[in-house]
Amino acid sequence: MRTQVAIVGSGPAGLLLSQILHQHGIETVILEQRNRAYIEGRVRAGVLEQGTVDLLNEAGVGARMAKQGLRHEGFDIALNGRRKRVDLAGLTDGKTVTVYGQTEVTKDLINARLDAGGMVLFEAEDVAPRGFNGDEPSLSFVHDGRRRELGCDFIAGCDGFHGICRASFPKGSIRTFERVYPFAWLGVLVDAPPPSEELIYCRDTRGFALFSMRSSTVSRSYLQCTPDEDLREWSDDRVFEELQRRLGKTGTVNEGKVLEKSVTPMRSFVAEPLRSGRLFLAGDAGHIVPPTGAKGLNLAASDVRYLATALIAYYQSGNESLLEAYSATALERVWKAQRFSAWMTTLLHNTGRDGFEDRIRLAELEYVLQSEAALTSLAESYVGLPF
Ligand code: RFL
Ligand code: PHB
Repeated sequence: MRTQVAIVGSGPAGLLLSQILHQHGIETVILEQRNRAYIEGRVRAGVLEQGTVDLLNEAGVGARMAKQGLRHEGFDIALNGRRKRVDLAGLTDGKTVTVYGQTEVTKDLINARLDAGGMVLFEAEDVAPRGFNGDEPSLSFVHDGRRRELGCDFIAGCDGFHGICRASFPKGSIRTFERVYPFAWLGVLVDAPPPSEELIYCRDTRGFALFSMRSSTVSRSYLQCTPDEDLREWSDDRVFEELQRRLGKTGTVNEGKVLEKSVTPMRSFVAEPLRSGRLFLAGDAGHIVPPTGAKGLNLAASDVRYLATALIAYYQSGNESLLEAYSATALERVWKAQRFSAWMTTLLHNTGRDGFEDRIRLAELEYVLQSEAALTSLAESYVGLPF
């Protein structure tokens, strides 16, 4: 088997790259270790920057998002029972974000790829990138019980944080930067309307909480918890009670059937460079942000924009300069989003220690909520920095 660009991973990064390259006549094959139902059911991100929405539209997968996505012009920050609106549109010359679940983005992309005859091999096991530091890169893998080989010009490692591509870089050729936070998020998807039409990020003495949604009738909420939190200790009743406590008197948490419940650890991570020979990393394979800034999926999309542009230029003119520049170009935007995500995370969470650092963070949040200049800076990063 042979293709032009072999892609590992059918998350948003791999699927979107495949779709954009297809539009430009470049052939791809995606190898994915999980099955299709698992990929489409994985509840994760919900907030898309305008740049991500634009890219999905250009890729021809925006029709359902245009109908079902919710355009948000602002969100609230609540601090111990007081709520302040961050007027995203007003602070950024009309920029907004769109609430549309990652599950839906993924379904739209998978449908588009398969409808166009694209090759997505689910349940590909034991994928191993080979020869990418020479002229004959390939992926070795097992499918339907048979070992196979996929030859290619380039490999795109879109296989997430635990993937095989970053782990395959030659020893010593990669540097990593990391911060692990002493807390995690317990997330619930609930068949009941959210407390407000816009998102509410809450900092409370009991810990952070976030009230988001997937539609006007399905809410998605998160509670700060410990990284080793035991889900069995969180009955649905206890989750609703705790969400209400952290929201306080400023709103009402609606109870309903709990459709999903999970714990997400929080980490900031960057690998440099995002390239080894003919292997390129994009999305979570190269970097992770804590979800507080809603940047993970958006960074995956921005990496793909840069990588697709570079590959298209190469196939149209043989010019490798954009491929050479890919890692540095993508990382510049990644680091700015890292800064914002780490800042939002420390600003809004409690360490529970009530020491000097906590008091400074609290003072900083009070300041941000009272300062137009600080809110403008927050809004600018939240809606997405320019390309
Ligand atoms: P993915 O989605 O992890 O996809 C990687 C795919 O690669 C496959 N894979 C392999 N396939 C073959 N062989 C192997 N050896 C393989 N190893 C892995 C995996 O099965 C998988 O299908 O990475 P990608 O495409 O880079 O996309 C990144 C996003 O998924 C991620 O950044 C976001 O979900 C982060 N995130 C958020 N991002 C936002 O922009 N806005 C948000 O509001 C937001 N909220 C969130 C989030 C992530 C969360 N969790 C659960 C981590 C909220 C949460 C709770
Ligand atoms: C979500 O809706 O899942 C969501 C929204 C905002 C975030 C993180 C997650 O910052």
